[in-house]
Amino acid sequence: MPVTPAQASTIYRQILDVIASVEPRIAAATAQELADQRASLKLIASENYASLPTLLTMGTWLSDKYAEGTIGHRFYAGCRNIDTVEAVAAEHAEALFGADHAYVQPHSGIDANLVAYWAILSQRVESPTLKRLEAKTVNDLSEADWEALRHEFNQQRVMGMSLDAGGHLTHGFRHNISGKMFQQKAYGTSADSGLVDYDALRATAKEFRPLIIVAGYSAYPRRINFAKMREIADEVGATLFVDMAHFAGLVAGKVFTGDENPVPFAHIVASTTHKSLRGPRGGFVLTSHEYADAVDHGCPMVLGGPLGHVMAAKAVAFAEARQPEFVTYAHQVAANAQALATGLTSRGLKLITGGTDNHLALIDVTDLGLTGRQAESALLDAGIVTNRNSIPRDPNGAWYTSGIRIGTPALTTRGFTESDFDEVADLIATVLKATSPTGTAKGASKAKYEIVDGVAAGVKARAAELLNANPLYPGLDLN
Ligand code: DSN
Repeated sequence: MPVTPAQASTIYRQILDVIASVEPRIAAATAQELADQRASLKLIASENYASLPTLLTMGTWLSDKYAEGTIGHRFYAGCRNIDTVEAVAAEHAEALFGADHAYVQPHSGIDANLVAYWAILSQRVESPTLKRLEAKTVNDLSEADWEALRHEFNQQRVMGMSLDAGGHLTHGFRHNISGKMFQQKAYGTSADSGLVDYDALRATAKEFRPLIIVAGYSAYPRRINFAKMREIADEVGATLFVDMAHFAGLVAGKVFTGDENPVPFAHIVASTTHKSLRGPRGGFVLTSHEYADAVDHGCPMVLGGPLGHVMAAKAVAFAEARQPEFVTYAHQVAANAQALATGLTSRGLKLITGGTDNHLALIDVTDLGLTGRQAESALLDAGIVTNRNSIPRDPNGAWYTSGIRIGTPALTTRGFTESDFDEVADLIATVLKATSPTGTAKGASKAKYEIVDGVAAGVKARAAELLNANPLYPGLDLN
């Protein structure tokens, strides 16, 4: 173990003392967050617990250095250590995913996606205006030239999975910049199976002729065949961009192999580092050599200066993910998701697509007479942290929703196995079956609910047994 419990306790007590000497409320909130995370069943599919070495790596003076540019080519003097940090992080990412090139500067998944979009636009857009103006420099462009350029770049088309089928805001949703930058057409899932319908997707792509096809999801409980996606992209001349933020850990841990591994099939892959991959908060982009140079212009084209301390923590997390233990972890994440899904369906709950074969599941709570908002709140009352989520063709819209998204990466890090997840399924089913909407004079509210007396407390007590048996950061004692 790289940090012993005794070392961790000493280090963090001292850190909290230092923080408290300047602003005690921040020290208190930091300590309380650990207590809260320890005391709740964290089932948010996009969250995890980073290792202590990863967390400790973020708290250093690497944060204090500006380093716009790329390795060996910075806009500031004195960047040799940031160069080392970025090179080591990229080297680990390339080896971990078998990619030609890794760009580890993005601060988040959204930033990584924007870098990918920019790289594709800059490589692929045929701009008659730019051609016509070839001889001129940027400073020579008239307002009319700029307007023509804006028009040409904005006419580009993107196809991504619709939000209610499980896609992400950044895949062209109208309330995200991606939906303003591009003309967008979403692909959904089959009304019968709930699965991506590749034939329908192909037909839409042939008609719409997108520049970019985005594959990836935040709330789709199944695997994607990236070989098929690439075939479709090639047929219509589109660039295949895969957002693997949610399932990067399953790729790194070799759960998704062959046609389910996006790296050999996508032109560009973007990801976060902190979800199933279990690193610090951040993003990265993987590319073939073809897009490497364009992606390296992410800063300053799209991003602010790289965060040296976070890139360092990414390097540590990537190094951890290259260990055989991570392969075991990733397979356990998937096995636990299966156990959770089976546990829920065997207790009468309805899951979108009937189950899962990745790290997440989506409970449809409409048959229980609840909205996602009511179900989310009731579960939280019982110490179970989830998030409400739209389901395909959701009758309650994106705010109240009709679904609950759950995932296994975080609790698997704590050591939960299949039998623990069967018990978690029982706790969820117990709470949801004991919850009902409370009526108002004008009808049932979409937010208010009541739980049969004693159920939340009983579930909390049973959850505490599971949590105590699988401690978070075992032996780390702040007192
Ligand atoms: N917020 C992430 C999630 O929960 O899936 C996506 O950005």
